[in-house]
Amino acid sequence: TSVNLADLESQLKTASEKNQLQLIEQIAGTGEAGLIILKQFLQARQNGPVNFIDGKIYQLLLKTDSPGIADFLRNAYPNGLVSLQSVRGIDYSQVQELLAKQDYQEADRVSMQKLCELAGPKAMERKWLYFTDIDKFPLEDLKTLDQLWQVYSEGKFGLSVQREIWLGVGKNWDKLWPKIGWKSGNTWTRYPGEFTWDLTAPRGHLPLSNQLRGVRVIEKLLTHPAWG
Ligand code: UYC
Repeated sequence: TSVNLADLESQLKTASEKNQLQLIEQIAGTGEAGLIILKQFLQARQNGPVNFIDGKIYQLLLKTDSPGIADFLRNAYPNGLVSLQSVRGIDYSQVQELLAKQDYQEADRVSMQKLCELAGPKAMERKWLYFTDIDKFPLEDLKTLDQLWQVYSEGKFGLSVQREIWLGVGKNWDKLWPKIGWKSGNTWTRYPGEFTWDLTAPRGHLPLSNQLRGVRVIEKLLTHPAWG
């Protein structure tokens, strides 16, 4: 009822982020009236920094077929929520579009492609990174990619999330892999079918980096000056 909705709306304003996520889903579940409340809530946050609360609402609003809401999104966020900073003129809009619609598998693939683009023509041709490529990565570009992943994953995914978990296990790779769902016992999780391509995945599960050639690439990514 409308009384309940007003109640949820006022709770949304002061709740912790964790509770906000839950309230947002509840409000969206009430239909058109709820979506308008979420739209206004998002609008009121437009001058603040973008975080995963904005991302959650944006993702829910994107899925609706209300023309008014679709128009609002197109006008207010013509290029998506996250401002796509790149020092090398790399276009991350495809990553943003894929993450906004929760196509995490394709977003993962395109993110790796963009990192190869950032590394230069040789990496683009070979389709994987040398660990030495990563020293030259600009902070802004890695931060943009990390923000995209975080904003559209309730804060679960992204390189800086993986870094935090890795530091939490004392930089021990053998402890990291099972924690982020990349290994179970002695068995590596197989690409692509065995990975979890939605938010039921463990924290830090995405983006992937292939360990076929060793840990040096991910180590460089997780120790990059962008994170500290
Ligand atoms: N794969 O197992 N992976 C590939 C992962 C390993 C292998 C791609 C991640 C272990 C082969 C991505 C894990 C291993 C290919 C990932 C994982 C292995 C491949 C596509 C858990 C064997 C074919 C992009 C750590 C024991 C390609 C790319 C090739 C592909 C990701 C095998 C994203 C996170 C040690 C044979 N795996 N990978 O890099 O290069 O090709 O031959 O990590």
